[in-house]
Amino acid sequence: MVRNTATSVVTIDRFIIEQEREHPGATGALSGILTDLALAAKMIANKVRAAGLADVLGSAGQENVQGEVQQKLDIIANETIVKAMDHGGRLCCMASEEMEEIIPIPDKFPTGKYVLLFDPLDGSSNIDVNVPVGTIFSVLSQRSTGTHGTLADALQPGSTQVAAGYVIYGSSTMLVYSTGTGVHGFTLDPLLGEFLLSHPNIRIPTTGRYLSVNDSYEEHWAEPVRALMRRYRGLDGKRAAMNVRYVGSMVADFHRNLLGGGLFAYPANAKSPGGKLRLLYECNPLAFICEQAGGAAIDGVQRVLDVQPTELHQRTPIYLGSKDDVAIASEMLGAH
Ligand code: P6P
Repeated sequence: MVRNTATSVVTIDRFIIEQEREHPGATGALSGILTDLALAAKMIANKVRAAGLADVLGSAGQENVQGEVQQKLDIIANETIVKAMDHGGRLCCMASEEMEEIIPIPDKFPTGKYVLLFDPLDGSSNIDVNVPVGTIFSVLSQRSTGTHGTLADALQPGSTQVAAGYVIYGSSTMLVYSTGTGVHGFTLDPLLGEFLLSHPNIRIPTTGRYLSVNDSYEEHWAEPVRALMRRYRGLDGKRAAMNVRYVGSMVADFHRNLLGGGLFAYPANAKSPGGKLRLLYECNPLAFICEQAGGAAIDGVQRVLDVQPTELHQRTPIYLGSKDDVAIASEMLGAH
């Protein structure tokens, strides 16, 4: 007798289509965006994997809109995403951490009803020391009525996102995304060149072991933040001590806490009174993923996803992770 030993291999394309079928009114446009992003992720993964060999290490010398010296891979990743996404006819505009203004869809291409915001290579300062880096993306629906999107279309609260996700270029390449019905993780099989479903329905533990914060800023934090970090470290006797794990790459730190439970914090400090991390294409997408997995995210005052953006590259403080650990931050920082 021949036993059927085939496992049910679910590629990301199959999973996206099956999810689309659960939404009768779906046109397939969002599915197309996700499929194209998966292709872009594979292309960036190839470049990141080869970074140690090709002459792409080290900064390109140019400065991006953030005034940060751009690593060559930043530029490559940005161009890879723009070129993978600009012709599909599903987007009315894009915006990237690496570009000051909204990215219009070229007139030669059709436009669609979605907006894509992204950080093409977050944590890129870690590239030349082989620390995991990531791509973060956020998808919004167009609100304006023209064929081409506007800045206002990008400046929507994170609660209006229709999809969000990230790619982590680590010991393996994983793509994790949500369209509002749970969080699903796919691992790239380098031999097949396919993202395969490896982490269906990810749920973040309600409390966690890991605290991810750069405490070299401790002297620049407000006192309530210092007290909160003492609580997380078990120093005030009101919570078991958390292990500090901080890579300095938001996607890597968040991914570990998503799977194992914990809290990532980048508080405001005297040097960065508005925080360091970007609201639209770093904090909102990861907050969306976190909430979809049963976690929470606040900026110290309110839910991150409720913040009404006013600028494309605005920053925000963030406390992101296990629900009970974020609740401690809410209580101690007086968030509403
Ligand atoms: P710091 C990387 O530059 C980044 O944007 C995030 O990925 C990371 O969480 C944070 O900045 C690290 O900042 O000040 O601790 O080096």
